[in-house]
Amino acid sequence: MPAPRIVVLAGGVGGAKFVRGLRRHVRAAWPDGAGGSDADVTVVANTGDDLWLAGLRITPDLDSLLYALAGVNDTHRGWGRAGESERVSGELAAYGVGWPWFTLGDLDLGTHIARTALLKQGLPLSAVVERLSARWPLGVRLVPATDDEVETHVLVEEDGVPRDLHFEEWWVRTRAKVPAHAFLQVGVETARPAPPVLPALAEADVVLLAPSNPVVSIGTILGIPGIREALLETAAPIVGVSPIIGGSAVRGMADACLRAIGVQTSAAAVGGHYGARSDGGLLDGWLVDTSDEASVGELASAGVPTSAVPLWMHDDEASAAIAAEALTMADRLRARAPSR
Ligand code: FO1
Repeated sequence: MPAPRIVVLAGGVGGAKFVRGLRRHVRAAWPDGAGGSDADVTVVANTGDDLWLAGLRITPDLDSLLYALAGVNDTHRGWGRAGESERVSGELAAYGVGWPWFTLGDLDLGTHIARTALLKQGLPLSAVVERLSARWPLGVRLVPATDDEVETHVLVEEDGVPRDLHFEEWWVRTRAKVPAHAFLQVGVETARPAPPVLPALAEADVVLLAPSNPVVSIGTILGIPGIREALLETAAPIVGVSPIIGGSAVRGMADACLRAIGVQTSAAAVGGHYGARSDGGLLDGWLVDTSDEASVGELASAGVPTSAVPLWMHDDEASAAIAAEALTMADRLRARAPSR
């Protein structure tokens, strides 16, 4: 197969690991002779975690992807920069500016200051991401799902009082321990996909759903008007990778999110939640972990062709093997249904 045009929908931490693996795989499978790849990879990133804090625009999932692909991420914490310091955040806390429980490291602040300066010059977020990414040879194109501000808020009840928290407050201050009654995408009605998104989906040879949070990462990307429709229309096979392994949320508190929308924390339930493309859903194929082999039959009979492969992304090589499996499944599906 000639070098494919691949679009990946991704959130932060799990998405970043997966995309690093995909990049490693395409560099090996379609090398360009200069250490890169002839494959064209576009990553459509979730922007629902984004917020204004201390006068700066923070974009957590885009930053997780940027830093991980640049190789400058803090692999221990899973977010932020390696070799970080926190002198400025100590000053902000002393002035009572920002959130004391939401640490903005010094290097990280460099990114937020640069982004905010470019936004204030009038650049749309997708152009800002292009400018910030140009500093490193990422090997993929990072694109926000939308240039519009659409923030995920969480409806909770704290001390018996209904409250509407920004996702980051729910996720970091409460560690998602306060039950979420619902997730809102504030401003989503008037949001549009970022300019590169729809053309990339229309021209894709393969679309992949990264093993990211199906509610507040993949779900929020799908919530941007026009994106779900473009997925249903694209000729490309759509293959998803389960973020749930053996009934437990691999990273973060995906189960707290799934519970809020009434979906069980299982690879089969999430596959069913995304739905079979043949039945108006998104998936032409679904990858589950070998520990979830038992669900393959159930999913197949629900119209979702499923393969069980090792899904723990404990290093780039493991992630690359998962990406390879997803692309192989896409090839098989394309061979079976030439229209896709
Ligand atoms: N996560 C934490 O658990 N604690 C923090 O103090 C924190 C600060 C932070 C600052 C900037 C940023 O881009 C991300 C940050 N995160 C922090 C991670 C963030 O909650 C996650 O990256 C995503 O929003 C969820 O996947």
